[in-house]
Amino acid sequence: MSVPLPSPADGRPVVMGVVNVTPDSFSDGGRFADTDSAVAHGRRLRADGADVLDVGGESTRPGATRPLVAEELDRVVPVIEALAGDGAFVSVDTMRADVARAALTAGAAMVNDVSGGLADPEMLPLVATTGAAYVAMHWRAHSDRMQRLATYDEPGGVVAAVVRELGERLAAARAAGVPDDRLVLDPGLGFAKEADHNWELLARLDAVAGLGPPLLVGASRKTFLGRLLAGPDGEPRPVGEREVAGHALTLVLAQRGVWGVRVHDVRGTRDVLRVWERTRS
Ligand code: PMM
Repeated sequence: MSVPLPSPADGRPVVMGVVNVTPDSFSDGGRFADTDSAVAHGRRLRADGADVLDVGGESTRPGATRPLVAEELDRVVPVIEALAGDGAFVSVDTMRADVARAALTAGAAMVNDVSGGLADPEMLPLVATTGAAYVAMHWRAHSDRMQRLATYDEPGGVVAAVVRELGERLAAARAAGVPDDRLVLDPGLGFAKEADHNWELLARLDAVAGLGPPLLVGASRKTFLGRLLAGPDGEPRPVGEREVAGHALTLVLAQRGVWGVRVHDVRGTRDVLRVWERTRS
């Protein structure tokens, strides 16, 4: 099996809808923590026009501690079985090869590894041998200590560091035998990055794109959007009120030619992309 990357015929970015089966995700924490509500949520996202459903059982919010492997498996496997059984293109958001293996057996076609292979040395060989598609994200450490590593003192700052470090992950994936036509890179907004780092990366996405593979960007509902929209008291805009800013960013990212966007509000994202497509025809 070798899974080709989804690519919408009309040239718009792939829309990856987030299905977090976690009690503690920052963006939708606990709302879809049981199998039935996560499956129902995934089905709704698919009906709304998601091209990929990204099922995750580990929260990566800053400060989060890791679930046990068994917990992560219990969360994601039944949800993936149901959604892949419907015919959905499912990715599994995991850093663990054991979870990725079970997810692929359950019908997932893609592994979204926020650590880009750093968290588990078994991950890249597994991806290479199974033929799964693979997202490698820029990452420095697990969530309990990643924000302490949000320093980019080298010349060129965060952009140069992400290009270099993500380039190393790309080289590792290739060396393990993952072919380029199954690879996607992600700059990892919010992972060991302060708000200004995220904005710099977004301004210089062309530098990250220069690595070669297509890009996925996950900005939806993240804190840097909340900080941008802070009121006079300086308090970040609450997580549920960042959607319009996220959609504006999706439009910019579509114009920049990214491969995909990872979002919570699939319906609104597809509306934005419909407008974008119509202005191009
Ligand atoms: N962000 C989160 C989780 N998984 N995967 C990729 N590839 N890129 C991201 O930016 C990313 C991710 C954290 O956000 P969530 O809690 O809303 O899922």
